[in-house]
Amino acid sequence: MHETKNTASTDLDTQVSSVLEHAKRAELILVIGNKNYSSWSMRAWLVLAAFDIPFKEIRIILDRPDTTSRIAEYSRSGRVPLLIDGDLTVPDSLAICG
Ligand SMILES: N[C@@H](CCC(=O)N[C@@H](CS)C(=O)NCC(=O)O)C(=O)O
Repeated sequence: MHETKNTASTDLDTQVSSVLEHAKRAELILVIGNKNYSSWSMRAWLVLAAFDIPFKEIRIILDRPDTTSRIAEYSRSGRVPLLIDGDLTVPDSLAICG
């Protein structure tokens, strides 16, 4: 009987491990709206929490007079969530999860 090695999955495991290791060492900041209004914010928050990735959370309450100006302090797109990793910013929930 032949034994086949699934190299594609091994490579993927290695890449995922390496991304997770980086994320756990990085001092990540996640800027989000309130989770009950913003499922996009919740999505990013859940992924970081589920993978035990440490991060500082900055929560901006949505639908307040100062919401737009508070978001603009961090986000050029004017949207949350936004992940900050040093000089890198990731301004979209799916991109953060990826
Ligand atoms: N496609 C974006 C959508 C982000 C988005 O539209 N976020 C809303 C909150 S759910 C927002 O920032 N709104 C700005 C505001 O309420 O002033 C993502 O998935 O991150």
